[in-house]
Amino acid sequence: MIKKLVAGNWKMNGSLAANEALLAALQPVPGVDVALCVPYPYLAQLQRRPSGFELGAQDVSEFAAGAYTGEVSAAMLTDFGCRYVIVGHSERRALFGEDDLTVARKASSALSAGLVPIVCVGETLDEREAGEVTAVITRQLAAVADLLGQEGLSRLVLAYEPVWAIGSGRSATAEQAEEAHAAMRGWLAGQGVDAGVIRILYGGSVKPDNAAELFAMPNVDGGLIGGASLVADDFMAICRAAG
Ligand code: G2H
Repeated sequence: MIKKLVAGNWKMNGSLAANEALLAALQPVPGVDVALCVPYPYLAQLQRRPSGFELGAQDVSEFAAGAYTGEVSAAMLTDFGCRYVIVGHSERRALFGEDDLTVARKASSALSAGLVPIVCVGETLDEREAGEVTAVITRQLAAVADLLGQEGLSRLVLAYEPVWAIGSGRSATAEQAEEAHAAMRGWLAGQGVDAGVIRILYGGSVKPDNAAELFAMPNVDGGLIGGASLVADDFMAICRAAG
């Protein structure tokens, strides 16, 4: 069985003071990997964080270095000790125009620098109601696989994040999550990679009261946690549910 990973996605939240208070309330949780994906300016502050918490970012440039004003490279993230970077979050896709190829290039850039990309996929409500869940997530995965190949694909963490469940308070049911995760695992196996060792996280309104049920599903290998990662007690409860 895969060791679970719980990654907090702070999104564009936090302040030096608020982060300090949050970090002071976090404690390591045995048996589960935990990461904090924080806004770029706080990577320096997070150099001092409780033991047992890995560091991550929420985006990365597809370019390695050079005249790309406003971009942050994968090597810069490794400079700050990042292990993970979220790539292709639906907010990046929907609000900042990232298409499947851009997401794939960002994942490639992250892998080249030794980071583990957490590649997000997921359908909108319209797509779900049209019966297109598997078609959408496999299209998003295929773009990444085409660029990275089998070897790259096997080094990713994936996150299934149904767009309609994000920040909405309306999580997918454990059965809906399991169905999508199983489809993803099956698709990975079809690519010839060792699908059984690739972590597939669920993200979208994970809270202390639904985490255990989601994490009990055989193909749910942890969570990508937004709003609840900003509340120490809630985040700790979610991490414990994965342990
Ligand atoms: C989904 C998730 C974290 P939330 O975006 O990536 O956010 O838990 O607030 O729905």
